[in-house]
Amino acid sequence: MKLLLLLLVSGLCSAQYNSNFRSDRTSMVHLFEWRWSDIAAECERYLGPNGFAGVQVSPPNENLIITSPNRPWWERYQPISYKICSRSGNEQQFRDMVTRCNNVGVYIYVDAIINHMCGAGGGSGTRSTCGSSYNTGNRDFPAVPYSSLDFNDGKCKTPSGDIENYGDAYQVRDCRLVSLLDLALEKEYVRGKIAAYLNTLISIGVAGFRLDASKHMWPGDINAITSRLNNLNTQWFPSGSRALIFQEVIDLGGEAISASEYFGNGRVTEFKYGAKLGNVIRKWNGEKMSYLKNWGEGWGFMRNDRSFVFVDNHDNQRGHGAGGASILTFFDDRLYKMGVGFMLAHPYGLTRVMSSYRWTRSFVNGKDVNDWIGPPMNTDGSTKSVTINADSTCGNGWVCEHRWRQIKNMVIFRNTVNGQSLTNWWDNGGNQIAFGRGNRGFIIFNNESSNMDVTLNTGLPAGTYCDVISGQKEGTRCTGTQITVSSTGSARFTISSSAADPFIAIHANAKL
Ligand code: 5J7
Ligand code: CA
Repeated sequence: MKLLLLLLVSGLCSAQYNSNFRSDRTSMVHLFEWRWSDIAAECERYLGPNGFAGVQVSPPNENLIITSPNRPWWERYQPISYKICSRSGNEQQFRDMVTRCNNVGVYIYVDAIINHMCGAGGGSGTRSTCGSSYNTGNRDFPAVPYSSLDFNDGKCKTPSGDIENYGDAYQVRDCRLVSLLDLALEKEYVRGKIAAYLNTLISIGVAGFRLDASKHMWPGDINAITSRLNNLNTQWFPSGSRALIFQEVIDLGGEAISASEYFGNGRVTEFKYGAKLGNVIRKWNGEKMSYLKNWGEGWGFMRNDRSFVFVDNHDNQRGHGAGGASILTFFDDRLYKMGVGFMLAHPYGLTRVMSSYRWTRSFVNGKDVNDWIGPPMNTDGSTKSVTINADSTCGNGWVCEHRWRQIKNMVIFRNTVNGQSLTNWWDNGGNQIAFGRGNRGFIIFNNESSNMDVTLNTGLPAGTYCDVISGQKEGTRCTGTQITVSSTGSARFTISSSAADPFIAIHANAKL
């Protein structure tokens, strides 16, 4: 009995780091700004069959409609209520998506905006995605309801009421982030409203939450909310399962707030990961791929079992936020595929793949003045659906990086090598590297301007393997390059510096 209680209690605390992924799957994809009906279809026709573990969805709750500029992506980060009612769809469509995705073992992770409501300058009216009223002047959000008592106006000490100095942790937590009305998260009433919203999502069947702007919330307030969450829906999850929590804390060092303050609540975004990997693959600041030998905690990143990693996210892919120009995105597709390939091959971190829509960049003094542009939309402001072309790429302006063969196949690679440690590291002291994952997979990169011809120990059983970057295994043949592993485990690799994709990956499930 005592042991059972102990197990229960420790289960409650520890499971928030657990992804809840199906045991044979390892990576989620962020389907940024996708509609619920498109995500439901994508789970069934693509994500499930290709071994994706989950989807991070855009915020499902009601938000302010912003028309100047015209429907930017960031309007969804300005909540009006917790009604499930956004440009991605209504509650019925959200429920249908969760059910259909869960049924094919692809779980849903919700972007939760709980630090704030809309901006102080939002005015009053009903220009919200569900038509709920608001009045920012007197802090009135009747559809929750919140009133002036529920915000931090009294607590913040800056003249503007906004965060003015990121070196002051009190300001960062108790003042308004770029004027967004800051919720008083120490109040039982506010905690209750947020927990009720998240528990509604849990009852529908979601498996976890991205906590937006976590740096701007006290870790203890987050804990008071997450400890009120119910266990996951037992229609799909083992009884006693807890929601995965991953907190958005942008910590590149040098600020008052550090990521480790949040470890007690769940995982934390490791923004150093994409910023540094971009430098390495671009060969900026004298970085070389051979320096990746001790990638992970050896680079000063947070502990592996707390970290949530990605090459780019919806924010820093447009030059906002952490990392600046070093961040790799679909715009640099050749380097991007190498970056995502490296991330998915390397054991460090819980991995998220980005899936974007296209926009036209326009740089003025180094800043993209089109960084606000929202998803592909119809003239009435509704979001366009994702169409699928005959060659499996996406139409209507959706990039669908997750459908690029190289990225999709590396998601499968990560599933195949799951649990194996990094082995057989090799590098040339420059920008040619290779490593294995036990006897399950091997990857090799040539990020140099000269050709590569090496014979290396792969750790794999003898046989003929399909490179899953230049092609893949289809039936009994390879559609791309074939690699022969000898009885001693060695194989010869040649990679031209001008190859479309200068890397090769082989694994146990791509053996002829
Ligand atoms: C928070 C941080 O702690 C941080 O380190 C960072 O780099 C960015 C932010 C940040 O988070 C937000 C979360 C939200 O839910 C809503 C938001 O509007 C923001 C947000 O604006 C934000 O910061 C923007 O980007 C930074 C790079 C700038 O330094 C900030 O000034 C801010 O920029 C503001 O963006 C402009 O000043 C303002 O004029 C403009 O209207 C506003 C547009 O909104 C956004 O760009 C939203 C960004 C966003 C970022 C996120 O990380 C996120 O998860 C969600 C939205
Ligand atoms: Ca706050």
